Amino acid sequence: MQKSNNIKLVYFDFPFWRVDICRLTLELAKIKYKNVVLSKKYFLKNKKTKEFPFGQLPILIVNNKTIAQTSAMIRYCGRLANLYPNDPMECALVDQIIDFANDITYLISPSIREKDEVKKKAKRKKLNDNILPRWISYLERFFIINNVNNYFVTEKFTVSDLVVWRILLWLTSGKLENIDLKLKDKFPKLDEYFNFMSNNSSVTNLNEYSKIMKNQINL
Ligand SMILES: N[C@@H](CCC(=O)N[C@@H](CS)C(=O)NCC(=O)O)C(=O)O
Repeated sequence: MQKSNNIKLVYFDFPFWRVDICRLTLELAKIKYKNVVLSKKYFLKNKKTKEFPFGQLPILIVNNKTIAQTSAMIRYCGRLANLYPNDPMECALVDQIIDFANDITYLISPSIREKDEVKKKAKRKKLNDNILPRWISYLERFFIINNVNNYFVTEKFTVSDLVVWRILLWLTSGKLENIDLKLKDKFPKLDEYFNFMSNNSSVTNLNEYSKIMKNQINL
């Protein structure tokens, strides 16, 4: 009998897309894993050690081997869960979505880290009026060109569907202060897709889905 992997997902004590997509993927495939929550204090004290390969979270530990970088982690989970394609072109489509999620996060992050309220507001205005509409329009165009059977890039549900759903939830749930709640309405195809995913019972029945919806935080 094949021995099951010992999997740990390590992150801080709040939900964020980087770790949520891995949790949703593993739960969808009924793959057992342990959630490990680290305090900020512990992380800051140890972030330069080999426990954190790139000095950041999340990390995934599989049988004592550590994987960092969200894109590597979600591909790994997706392969375990059979939610990452085999076909090289389909893989490239999914990968583009994971990279999109990283890009858009790096555009938003400075406004999250900004402590000065006036500067924070100015950064959010630029994001709201300019940057996010442009990047969301890229995403909608990508969807229009590539979607099959309502799924984002292939005819089968893949991790890219979880990534897009989770990113759109983040951008449009009102938790990013000073970002227009109606931003998504300007992109009807994407809005339709978001509603399709938000009503997909294979996702909404998951424990992780309930936790995400319950624990949304302001950033
Ligand atoms: N390239 C990394 C970025 C991860 C990242 O930005 N992690 C943040 C939390 S969401 C972090 O660890 N911040 C603390 C730090 O950099 O010291 C990935 O794709 O996972």
